[in-house]
Amino acid sequence: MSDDFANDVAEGLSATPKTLPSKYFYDAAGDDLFIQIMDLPEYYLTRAEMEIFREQTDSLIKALGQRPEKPFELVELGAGDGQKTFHLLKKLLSDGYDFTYVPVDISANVLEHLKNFLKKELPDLKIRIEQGDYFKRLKGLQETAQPRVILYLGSNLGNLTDEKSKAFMEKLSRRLTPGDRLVLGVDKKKSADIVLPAYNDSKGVTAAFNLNLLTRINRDLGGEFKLEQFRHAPEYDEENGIAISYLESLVDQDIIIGALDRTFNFTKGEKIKVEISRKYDLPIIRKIIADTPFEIETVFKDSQDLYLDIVLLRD
Ligand code: AVI
Repeated sequence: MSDDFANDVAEGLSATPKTLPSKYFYDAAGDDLFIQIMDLPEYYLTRAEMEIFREQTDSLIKALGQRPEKPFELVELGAGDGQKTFHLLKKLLSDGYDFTYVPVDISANVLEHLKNFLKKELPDLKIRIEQGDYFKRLKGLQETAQPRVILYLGSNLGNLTDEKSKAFMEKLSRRLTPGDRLVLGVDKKKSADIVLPAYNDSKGVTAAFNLNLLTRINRDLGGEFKLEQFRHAPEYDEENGIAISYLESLVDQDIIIGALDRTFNFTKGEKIKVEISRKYDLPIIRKIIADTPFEIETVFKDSQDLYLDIVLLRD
């Protein structure tokens, strides 16, 4: 990880314009800040998806197309704290479905917590945790004779460019068998007055989350970023539905990163692109899956029409 991190930072900060990958937000401090973000009044995404999973559990289960007596695997990519999935798992168990829950996450810590929580709350649940970066290896999707339902929730797809999303969906589809399904949770394209506050909350938690990336570079790579000389600067392209978070340099400055043996120059106002958060509608999703064997089967939305959970069938 550390070598990858060093290479990605060197490459990103040498590029014009400068970029850093958002996947490095999630160290222990970043995980904590993201949990706080999901509770923020401005960050509607988690609540909207939670509502779908809580209020439409029966319809969702029906859309998964499984039979109670036939074993299947329920694989969750980037499972996190599993709060949304909990409603689904509980109902599947009480409806007598025979399934194994396979949460996949990059954080061993997160997976241990999740496993302990589920063992306590749902002692009958069959669970197999898989630690790894699912973007790289799609770990957890080993050969299996059982049908599979993949959960890819939280608008995690939105942190990829459309080009990378296409490649990811193609790769994912190759790991699946015809008849398998994917539940894809995505944030809906909407106006800036709702989206921008979600990425620029009044308490500054999202700013701290983004700036934590510089703290991580300082700690892990001997960086000398002074956090007070950068600010979190999110933007939203309403027409295309793309939110972008930048870290903007407040002064002209040279930053040494010891482990890279390099110095990076920043001019006042120069921005590092740190995250994209794509917002979707069905035509955008159709474009992303156009060259894959996925087809849209069922679409769930929350009561405020903010968010979509889309069930895709792998043909
Ligand atoms: C994880 N991901 C879908 C979040 C998002 O909305 O793009 C990460 C996040 N960044 C700032 N707030 C939340």
